[in-house]
Amino acid sequence: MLACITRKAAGVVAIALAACDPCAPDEYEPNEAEGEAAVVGDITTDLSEIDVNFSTQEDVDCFAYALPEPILEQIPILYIEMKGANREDFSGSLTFACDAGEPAFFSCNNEDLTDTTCTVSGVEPRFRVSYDCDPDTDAIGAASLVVCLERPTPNKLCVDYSVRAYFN
Ligand SMILES: [Ca+2]
Ligand SMILES: [Ca+2]
Repeated sequence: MLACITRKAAGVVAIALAACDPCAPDEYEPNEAEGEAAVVGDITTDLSEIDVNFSTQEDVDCFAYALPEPILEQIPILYIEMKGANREDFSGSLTFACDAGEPAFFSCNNEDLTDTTCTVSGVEPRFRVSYDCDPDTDAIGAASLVVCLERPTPNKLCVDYSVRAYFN
């Protein structure tokens, strides 16, 4: 079987063979930076799943989610899971903001953080987030977040992946 020779691997030009053709950009492009993140809707207790791809080796995909006030009696836990990408590593960053004011606390992947950004890397990583934007009542307040994903060491020209987001 012929191997793909890619720009990063060869350092010169891309030689795309049949199995290694670039794929068409996903429907959320362009979304290369936090400021141009694609708006992908709300995170609720219903699973939100989007099917996307890294259409080039350099592709960066940023997605913006709204977090409406959850109707729960305790602090919820929010998951954002990256699946697929043919087992290639992801590199991801998450930036969180309360709609009003600063969070009373923000925790990501079991670390309490004073700033509201968090990073992950690895094969099929996930963010596990909890927060409280409304410390004075039982409510937790509305918020939003942006996730940016890329491949630090891409092997293939393009790969499909999905992003799943939900409150548990
Ligand atoms: Ca993409
Ligand atoms: Ca992109």
